[in-house]
Amino acid sequence: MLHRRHFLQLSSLGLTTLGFSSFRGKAGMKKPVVLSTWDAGIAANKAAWNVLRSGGRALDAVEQGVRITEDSLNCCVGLGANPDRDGFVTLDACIMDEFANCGSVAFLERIKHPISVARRVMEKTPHVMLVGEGAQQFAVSEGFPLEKAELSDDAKKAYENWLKKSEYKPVINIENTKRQEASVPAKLENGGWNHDTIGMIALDAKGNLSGSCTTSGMGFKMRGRIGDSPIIGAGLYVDNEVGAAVATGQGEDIIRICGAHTIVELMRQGLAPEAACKKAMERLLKTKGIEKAKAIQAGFIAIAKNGEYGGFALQKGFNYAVCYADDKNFLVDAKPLI
Ligand code: SD4
Repeated sequence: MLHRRHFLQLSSLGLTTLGFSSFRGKAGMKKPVVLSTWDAGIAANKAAWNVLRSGGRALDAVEQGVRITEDSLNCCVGLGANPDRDGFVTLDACIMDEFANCGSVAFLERIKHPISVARRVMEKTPHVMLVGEGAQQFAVSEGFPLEKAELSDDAKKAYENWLKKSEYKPVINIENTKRQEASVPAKLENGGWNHDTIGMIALDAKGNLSGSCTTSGMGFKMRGRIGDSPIIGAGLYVDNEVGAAVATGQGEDIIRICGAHTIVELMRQGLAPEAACKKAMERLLKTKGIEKAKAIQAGFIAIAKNGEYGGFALQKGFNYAVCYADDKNFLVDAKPLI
């Protein structure tokens, strides 16, 4: 709510109609605004923006946004993604709203939209997290169709390639530096996608925050492995008084520092989103050690309650998509720590 004095100051400047267009502030301070990880975020942001531009709720925006990525068989996220080392695609997702409600699913198979199942867990059960067979059973009981257990053509090729060595040495999110088309995620030489997650955070016109995260996890992971993405506090965290943050990259290392929650707590202490992401990344680097850290990637993005946003990467190559107007949906290269 605007304080009276502030309102009068704004009135004298003719700035009281905040409405649904972006409000003016210092660079990188917008409302409504939506951010999402990696290049695929451009297409996802478009769908989220359709919700935000008409005054919709951030929660609906972050669900609708990442469903686009989950839908795309030609992408790193969802059923078209790379399988685990036994050849099965297993999906993780979580969602969190402005009231600190949250829902999560992990190790979910044959369901196209884990993010929407996570939302149902949040809204229809007394729990936060369902995994594996139980999560699938719940999804089916909620009317989600059970899809065929088959790999997409790209994933089949990548898996066959991987089987030649069957080396369990995940190379995650080390980007080829060549910039790809905005809406198409970068592809590895072996045919696999080099990142497998989309995280999205949004601030709506009413000033409420929400976030979502959905992933197939690391390609060729051990069966049953779960990363940071469905873990509230690690992959995603929202505090409507402070801000929201979402993570991507090597999940094990993000879990170790409770990545997203750490960023939000740093913003609570007064750090701007980029500075908070950087500080959390410094903790990750310290925990991992520089030599081991060179072999992995991690990326954080955050929005503060006032609409300021930012991100930070462990290494060069992490980008995120920002959208705050019909004609403002663009990629930002995050600064790297190493
Ligand atoms: C995981 N954080 O499962 C995910 C992977 C990821 O782009 O972000 N890939 O560890």
